[in-house]
Amino acid sequence: RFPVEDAKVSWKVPWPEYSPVPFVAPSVLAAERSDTNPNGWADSPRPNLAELKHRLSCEGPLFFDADQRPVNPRGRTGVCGRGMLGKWGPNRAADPIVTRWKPGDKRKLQIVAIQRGDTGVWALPGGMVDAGEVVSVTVRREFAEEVGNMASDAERAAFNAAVDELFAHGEVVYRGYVDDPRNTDNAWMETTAFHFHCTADLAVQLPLRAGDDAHNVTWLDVDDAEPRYAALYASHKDWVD
Ligand code: RP5
Ligand code: MG
Ligand code: MG
Repeated sequence: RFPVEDAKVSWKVPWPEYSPVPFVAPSVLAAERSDTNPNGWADSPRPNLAELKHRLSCEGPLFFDADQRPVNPRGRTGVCGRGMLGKWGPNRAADPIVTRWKPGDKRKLQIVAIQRGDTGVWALPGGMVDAGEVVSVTVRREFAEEVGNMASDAERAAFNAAVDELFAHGEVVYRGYVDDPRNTDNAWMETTAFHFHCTADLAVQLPLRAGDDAHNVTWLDVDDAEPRYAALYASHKDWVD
């Protein structure tokens, strides 16, 4: 990345020398939608204005640079292009915040947290919204993929029954920009974070097993003295707090 100090993040600060590094990950290039790859999850190499007009951002209307690329509403990142993200502009995700009172200590909350396979950092078990999917479906699908990697049909049935009950009552606690390390000047993460509270009885029936892009899963203390919680991925700690 081109180094950007805090005082120069805002686009309102003139900075003629600013020269972000262009980058598109090979995994994104390989997934670009085209006539030969109609089901690709990534946008075409050139931003398509007709398509982008319908891409809603929680941050307000999209603005475009001279190359018709959407501009990151929160400012400069030091990288231009899509980087590791598939879509120009907002890339939508959903995040489940599943809480319970810590067994034996009713004054302490815990959350279901996973260790990300890409960076090794602990995070909420969230993920990207698939094409045509509503976020309330994404949040459950990602939870099941990342922490419900069950070893047997019986275990899977127990997990699904517990999740049916758990996800029946949820509340949106955050909707907007994510301070994700993959963000660029032209592509960024936005999410909807849902809160689901798990009773002690239900927690006993909810088996947790990491899967997909999660390497580990645990009930993690919501406590700044817990290093994995203090260093939670991107802006995840802000929403839990
Ligand atoms: C974060 O990246 C979101 O808050 C969500 O947790 C996650 C989605 O990306 P993947 O986990 O699919 O990489 O910005
Ligand atoms: Mg996932
Ligand atoms: Mg994920």
